[in-house]
Amino acid sequence: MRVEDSRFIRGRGNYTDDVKLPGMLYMEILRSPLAHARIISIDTSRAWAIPGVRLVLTGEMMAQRNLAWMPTLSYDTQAVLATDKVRFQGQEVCVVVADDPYIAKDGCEAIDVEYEPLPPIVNPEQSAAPGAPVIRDDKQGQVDNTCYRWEVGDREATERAFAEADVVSKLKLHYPRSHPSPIECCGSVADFDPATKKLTVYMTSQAPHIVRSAVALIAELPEHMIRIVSPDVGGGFGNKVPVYPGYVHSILASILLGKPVKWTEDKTGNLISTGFGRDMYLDGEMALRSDGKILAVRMHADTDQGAFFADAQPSKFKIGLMHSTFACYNIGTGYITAQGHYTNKAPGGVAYRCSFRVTEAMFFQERMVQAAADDLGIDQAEFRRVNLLPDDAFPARTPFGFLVDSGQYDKCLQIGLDAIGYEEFRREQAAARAKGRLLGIGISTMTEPLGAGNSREYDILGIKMFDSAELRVHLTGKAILRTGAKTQGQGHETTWAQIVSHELGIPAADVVVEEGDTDTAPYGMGTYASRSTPVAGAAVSMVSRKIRAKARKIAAHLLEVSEEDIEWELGRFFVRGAPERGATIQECAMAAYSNMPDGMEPGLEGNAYYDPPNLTWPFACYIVTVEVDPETGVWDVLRVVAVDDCGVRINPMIVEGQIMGGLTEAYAMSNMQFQTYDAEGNIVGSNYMDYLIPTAWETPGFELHEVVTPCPHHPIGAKGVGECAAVGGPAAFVNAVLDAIAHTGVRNIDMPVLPDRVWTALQTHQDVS
Ligand code: PCD
Repeated sequence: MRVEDSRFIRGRGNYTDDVKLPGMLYMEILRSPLAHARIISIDTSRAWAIPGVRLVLTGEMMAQRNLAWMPTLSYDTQAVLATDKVRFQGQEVCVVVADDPYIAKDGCEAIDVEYEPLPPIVNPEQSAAPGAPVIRDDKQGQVDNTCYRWEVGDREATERAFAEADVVSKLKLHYPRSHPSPIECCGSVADFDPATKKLTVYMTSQAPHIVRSAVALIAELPEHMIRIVSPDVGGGFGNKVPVYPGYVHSILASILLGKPVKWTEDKTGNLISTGFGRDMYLDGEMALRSDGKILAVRMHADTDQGAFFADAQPSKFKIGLMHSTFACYNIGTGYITAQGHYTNKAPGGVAYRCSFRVTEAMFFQERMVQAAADDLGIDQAEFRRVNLLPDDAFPARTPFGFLVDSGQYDKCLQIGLDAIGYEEFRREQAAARAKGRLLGIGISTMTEPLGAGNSREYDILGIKMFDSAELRVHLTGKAILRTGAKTQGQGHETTWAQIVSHELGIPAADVVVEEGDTDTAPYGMGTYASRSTPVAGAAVSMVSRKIRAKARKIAAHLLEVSEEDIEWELGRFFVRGAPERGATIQECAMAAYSNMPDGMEPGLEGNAYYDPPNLTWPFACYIVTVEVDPETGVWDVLRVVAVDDCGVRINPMIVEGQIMGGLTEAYAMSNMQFQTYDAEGNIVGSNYMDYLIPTAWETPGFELHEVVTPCPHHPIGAKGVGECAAVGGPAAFVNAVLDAIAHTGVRNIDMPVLPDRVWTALQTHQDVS
């Protein structure tokens, strides 16, 4: 059991909605029913007249305080409350604060807004069409709906490689929009104390320090008078990285009223207005030699960004780490272009269980690899073997500039093939097909760049992507550790204590871990993109080593020998040549407060800020087998085999839990968890009746295996793992279904691979998008 489970399974967690302060008021948001419309008038008089309503905020009131718009983490702007137009269904239009949440809701219903509807734009094609209405007419110089354009790679070299290719394989697909949908929605309790002028905000955030700095910069409040506290977080999945308008509303309301104001978002609010994931159209091709060698790849991505560019990704690259695509293959050269499009849909493009657009990248990669293998008539596994980077290739520079530093890709693939019984399955498949049964096998091999990032390339609003740890060893040898990361269920309270224990020999049970309070935690960039172990986890090692270095001096003093004569074994220093003469780390801790050497600063505590030299590069091989019902297109998963290499595993049980969680989401992504919009811009998928997240009932069983290739630059050799299965998994499921119907010649069915799509493919022998 994990340390934190003791309180979670007893229902003793402490989430933002559990925070109750004296005199607290409640806030509700009035959202736009239309996707695109000009606001003609807003009449709030009926709302103000309701007893118990304390405040009604409009965009105009925000504008008077220069708060109608706020910067996003991707250098765009986002409306805090709409002033001129609404740009997506669900956009924040007004806010009501009242004595209880029901009065606040009644208040919202009593606001009269007159809209003049404008034509809605719901996909990149409409967005880029000539004459399309300009969604972001608030931005100076914005003449169309282009959000960004971006390119990377070597265009000429790629063209040459394509000219020399024996075969060119093409693939076009859509990665549908989905929502991270943590069980706990967003929310905040803002508490401005008019006497001390201190602002405390309890909120469910993956990155409390970024929020503090953002509030300081946007609201121009002194940073030391802002305290952000993220208590227990009921899941993040990338959804809780951005700064949302609701936080700003509750903060302003508390400042204006001098009382604590609570905002608890409901499920629909969360699903329709906060950071979504994916919604990307990918079109690419691969240049191939007939012996199976990949010569080059070319790819274009059109992303539907929604109304505001609010990605929350910390790279200098407009489309995140999209260009990590094909990083585990030796592809020679490549060229990628991307265009972001504004549409009348909710803003986002957040890293939903993904290191910034890597999910789309790996999905395209593994779908393309299967298509290419089929075009060449080469077995999928063999095609991968020919092109994966060999063990002696590391460190390898990808054509797009990443440095992939370690891995045993062949071994990983082989373990997966052996586990599933690849050859045997192929025989079974052929025998079954002869009887009209459709079996399929799908493979996905992928690497993911985790642990953003080094300060040369990664920052958020200019703040470098380091992380930190602070360790205080008390005189009895017990300790408290704080980091700049913020666990949301991943288990940091367990694993960080294990790292301290591994470095210092203090039992893990003697180390309490605390994260999420900006008044006490050292500055850090938070938890997303599986960066905590690679960055904050490394800082935990480093600070423990600093403590050990000081303890060594104390041990020398206690043992009356010079420091050079001191040896270390886990938890204890001893005199070289006289191992019976020793001092435990606990004895050193006691001495640090009671018997320190002359001239030494008392105490045993320290901190470490860690700027990682590189990302970490875990690798995985996922293999799925399915059976497709030819009559209905329904497909059932037979087996799922996962082989993950995330370097040294701190806690194997937690790692397995992370992989199972990721595989569950991968399965869901492939066939049930998606959001669409109708032609009017109404969102379909605004509640759990229309937006399906998997339960234990539909989730298949998983068979897990491992390879351990330590990360060469991480202090304990660990790589990130939290997202890998969600990133690499979807392609394995889709590849399996397509393999089962390979005889139809169908090359692509877009996700969600619903039975009707499979059935259509079986009937028409055409790709289904
Ligand atoms: N580990 C170990 N070992 C190794 C690695 C790792 O042990 N080698 C572990 C750690 O320590 C932790 C975990 O495992 O505990 C994880 O980790 P990582 O990989 O580092 O990660 P992080 O940073 O911590 O986390 C993050 C992630 C993400 S990113 C996501 S989405 C998701 C995942 O995580 N989310 C979540 N998972 C999870 N789980 C839970 N329960 N919940 C949640 O919410 Mo993003 O970007 O945000 O989208």
